[in-house]
Amino acid sequence: MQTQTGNPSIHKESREVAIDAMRLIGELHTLAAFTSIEPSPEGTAVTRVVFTPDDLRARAWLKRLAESEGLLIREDAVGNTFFRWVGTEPDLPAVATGSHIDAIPHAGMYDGTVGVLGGLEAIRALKRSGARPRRSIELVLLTSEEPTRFGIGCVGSRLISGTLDPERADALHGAQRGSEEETLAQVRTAAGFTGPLSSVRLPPDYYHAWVELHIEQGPLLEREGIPLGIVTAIAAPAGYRYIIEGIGGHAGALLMPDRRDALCAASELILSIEKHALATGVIDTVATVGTCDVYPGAVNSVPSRVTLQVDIRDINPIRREGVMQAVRRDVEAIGKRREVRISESLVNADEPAICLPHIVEVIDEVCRSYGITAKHMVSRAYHDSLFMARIAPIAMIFIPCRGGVSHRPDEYAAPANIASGTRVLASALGKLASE
Ligand code: HGY
Ligand code: MN
Ligand code: MN
Repeated sequence: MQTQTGNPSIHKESREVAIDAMRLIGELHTLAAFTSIEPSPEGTAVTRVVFTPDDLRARAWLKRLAESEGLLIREDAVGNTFFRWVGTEPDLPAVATGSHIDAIPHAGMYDGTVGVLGGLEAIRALKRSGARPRRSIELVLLTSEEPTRFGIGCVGSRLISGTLDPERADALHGAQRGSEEETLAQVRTAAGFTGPLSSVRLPPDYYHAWVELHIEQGPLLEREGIPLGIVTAIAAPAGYRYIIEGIGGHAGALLMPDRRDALCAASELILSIEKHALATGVIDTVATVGTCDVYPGAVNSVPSRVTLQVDIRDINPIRREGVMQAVRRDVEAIGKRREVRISESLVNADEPAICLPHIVEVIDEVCRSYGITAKHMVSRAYHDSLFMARIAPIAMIFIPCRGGVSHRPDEYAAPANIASGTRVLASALGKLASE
């Protein structure tokens, strides 16, 4: 289609786009400063739990940035925030990008934030290039991607995609020690996000395409010296909570035969999870026990109750379930032998996501046009894209992170990789928005 310049209602595909890397890296550091902990010797440690004052200040700062770009801003009832650059045909399903800015305790400064600020810079770069996209391009800040505060990840994108019941969501209790009384309903309302969570859901044809930019959070790209990954599938996470109840008491007076030590039983359960994850012999099966709450938690008191949270993932949900079946057989044996009660509750068990080959191809084409080598790969970390895949065709762009390190203060992504990932994102969004 011939396009004329000058007439804003006629769309114009972007040519090469240029990223303002200095500005983008500066903004990442500004965002990193919205944190509740002091800078640490290991690097720029960030803790930014959803709906805390740091998170709300970061959101307000981001909104000001987006306002200055003339983007339309909408916030939904759980705080998902949408920044839209309206296209020449605004009624067409938009093209979207986005990620999260919440960070687990003592994390790094790039997880999620590269996708949000990279997405904003991608839109700015397209605007600077003179592009006039047919389809609107929307940046989305998704609420509570990390499970830190409410025990389950991707709350915002689950609600958008209808994979989390709104009532169950509002009733989610605080998962951090001492926060058990609070609920999502209370916390989001106090943060100014009101309205029914049922209004968060978006219809299946709402977006034409969704592309998320994210650090790899693994070692492969750096190890192979490849500057960019194109995700073809996202592993399926599952979360389980185990409560082990025994008989505790005085660490001196309670004789060993009379003890039903909950922590010793929990230790066997933890090793069983590791054993059966390894036993699949497949690199895609991963599992860990990330939290272990010991009650009463006194050095001279035999633990009477332990609460464990299990995180298990696989690209193949059937194989993942096979691991859990084997663990359950061990749970039964441990409970009998140690005369403790072990109960399991499901937190989540999600399906994997497959990226749309056409979007992968668009990103491939952009990489070829920029002479960037790209590697097709699986994402073992979950992302909001796992749930956005329920309502839109998706793909993800990965950039290397040093040593594959993430969720740690020494998480690091090189400015050159951040800029090139953002540039590829911008051009891919521009192409998809002209379809
Ligand atoms: O745990 C994850 O995969 C994500 O980083 N929240
Ligand atoms: Mn994370
Ligand atoms: Mn993330």
